[in-house]
Amino acid sequence: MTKKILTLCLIHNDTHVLLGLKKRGFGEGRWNGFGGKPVEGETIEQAAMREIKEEISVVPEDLKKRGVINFEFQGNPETLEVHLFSATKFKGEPTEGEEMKPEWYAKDEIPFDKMWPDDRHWFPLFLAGKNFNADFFFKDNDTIISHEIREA
Ligand code: 6OG
Repeated sequence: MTKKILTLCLIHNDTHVLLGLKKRGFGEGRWNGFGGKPVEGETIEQAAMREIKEEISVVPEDLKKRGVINFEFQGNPETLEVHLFSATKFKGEPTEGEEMKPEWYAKDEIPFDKMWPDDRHWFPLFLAGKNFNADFFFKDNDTIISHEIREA
């Protein structure tokens, strides 16, 4: 078993969430938060800040750790450990880059059918302001075999 650390950051306000359409790579064609892999010498928080700036040119001002989501894929020895963050304040204007096209979605109109299938399970908790840790076991990119979410 190997473990790959990733960050995922969602910007939101009282009514809307900023999502990005992933234009290339893992999760291409799906709406998601912003993030990626830490580089050497960087903390996970620093990675979260850098990735969102690289992807949509904004700098979060109140980054908050919300939990960790572990993903396992059947037949794949590499586990993804995704560190989830939220922010409500940021500097800059969300701007489309090479990897992500940003767009605001009303909290009651989240496009779950065009997102990773785990999102519909944890978004409600996330949007309710809860911290949590979760495990998802996938059969393939579209199918969850089992999952567990623990409020923290
Ligand atoms: P790069 O490989 O582009 O970073 N990520 C996931 N997000 C959700 N909601 N569900 C999943 O289910 C995910 N797997 C990975 C973490 C990939 C980005 O995608 C997130 C990173 O923000 C399997 O560097």
